[in-house]
Amino acid sequence: MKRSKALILLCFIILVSSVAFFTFNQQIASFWLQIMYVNPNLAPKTNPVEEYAMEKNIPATIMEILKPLGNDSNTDWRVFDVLDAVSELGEYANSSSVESVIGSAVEDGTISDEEHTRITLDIDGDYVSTELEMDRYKTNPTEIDTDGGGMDDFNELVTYPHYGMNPNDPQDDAEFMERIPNVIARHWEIDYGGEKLYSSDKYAEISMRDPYIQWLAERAEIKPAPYPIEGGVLELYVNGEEIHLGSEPNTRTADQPSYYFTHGRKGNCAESSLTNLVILKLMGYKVNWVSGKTSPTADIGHAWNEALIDGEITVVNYDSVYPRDEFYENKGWIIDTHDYDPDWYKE
Ligand SMILES: [Ca+2]
Ligand SMILES: [Ca+2]
Ligand SMILES: [Ca+2]
Ligand SMILES: [Ca+2]
Repeated sequence: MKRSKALILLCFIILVSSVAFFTFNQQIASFWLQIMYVNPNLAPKTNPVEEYAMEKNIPATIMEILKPLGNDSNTDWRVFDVLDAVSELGEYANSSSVESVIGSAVEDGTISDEEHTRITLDIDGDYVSTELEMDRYKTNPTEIDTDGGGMDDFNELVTYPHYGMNPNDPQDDAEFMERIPNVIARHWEIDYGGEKLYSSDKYAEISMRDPYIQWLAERAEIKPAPYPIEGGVLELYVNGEEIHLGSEPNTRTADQPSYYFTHGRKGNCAESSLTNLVILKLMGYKVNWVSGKTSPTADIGHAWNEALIDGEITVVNYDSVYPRDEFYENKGWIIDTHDYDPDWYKE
């Protein structure tokens, strides 16, 4: 009898302590819940960027890159635009180039207007808009050369389409290379490819990818001027001929270098200076595009280049190269390029 009483007592003690323990834990839990409820800083936070990324099925790697930009309660609207743009890429959103473009854009913790434009309009930077690549051309919006044949999407679609170029087939790229230099470029306007963006950089980037321009640049030379005129000490040649074969006043707008080369190599200062910019860059020189006037009273503007050639900073005008030292003072030329920095070549 004593043993069974003791057993009953033991069971009773265990029951009472379990109930007490459980109740105590409940109190602790509700105590913490109350604190967290009263103090929102202790409550689990929601990250608006993460939430939106999940809603849009953004690849996890890209969400991780963009997530830190959502920690601020005033999340920048550009971040959501970028998430929309990535989402619209569909299967292409998983490409490593998307990751690297977005990664380098947000490295400084913010998305600038320029980065926003690049990511939302033309993420691969081939100057064919993402919209046109996906809806019309069925090309890869994250690769510059979709078929990998050697000619980029823009030049296949816009500069040489009359050679039967297909940006999704590498065979025609190879056939085009065989034809060089017997090719003719089509003139293109600045908004071809869906990007209304005028800049010398656009002309230069597209032209530097053009296999015909690359062929010419391999055959470019800078030679001493045989008869130096007005201090021009060097001259620019391409494939054995002077790079500029004369002026043609009243040419319409600035043509791209490939058009200039395949249509007589005569033109205005804009075409000539864009061509020099591209050829010298491909030759490995540091070059800057400059605009201004050849006298304070000149009615029309002028465009030329400055280039660092063999350690000397020079002015390149049509096919002549001059030492820059005192060039502007002596000639009375005025530079009006926005943000012109005379030390640009030191960067
Ligand atoms: Ca593109
Ligand atoms: Ca592309
Ligand atoms: Ca191609
Ligand atoms: Ca092709």
